[in-house]
Amino acid sequence: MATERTLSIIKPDATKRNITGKIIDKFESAGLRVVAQKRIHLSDAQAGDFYAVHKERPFYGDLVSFMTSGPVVVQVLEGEDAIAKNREVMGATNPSEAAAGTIRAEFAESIEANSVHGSDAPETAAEEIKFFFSDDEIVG
Ligand code: RTP
Ligand code: MG
Repeated sequence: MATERTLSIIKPDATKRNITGKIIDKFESAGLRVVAQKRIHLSDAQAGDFYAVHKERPFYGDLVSFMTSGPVVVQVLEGEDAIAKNREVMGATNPSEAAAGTIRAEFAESIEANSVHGSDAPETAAEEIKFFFSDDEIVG
């Protein structure tokens, strides 16, 4: 297995409840390392672009409103098999289907307000990291 990087977003429902540390603890406990991080408030255009893949889905408008409803913490996570490992630690999109101990099982409020985003493949990870970070902002 290779060392990989993946993009994580701690979503507005989690920043609102001041539980970013509890979420980061889950990443670190799984062997993932935070190698870049910033707290930002996404604009409509940024959130719309970031989730453009879902443009035709019925939940797209609500998703963009939710993602701009408060600050987010965007991060690059690094580690062995980081993309799959992060998805595992996050749990299923719908918290009612998320395995016990996962971030979404413990912290998500709903299928939309589900506390975290994580890249789903090497190509999307590379694109999503570039979307938020320049090379010199990532310190491995
Ligand atoms: P993400 O992209 O945020 O990591 O989540 P994911 O891969 O597990 O789920 P995805 O299908 O890519 O959906 C992106 C985000 O859209 C919201 N969503 N709402 N109302 C709904 O039925 C619904 N379905 C998805 C969630 O915030 C989901 O994480
Ligand atoms: Mg997704």
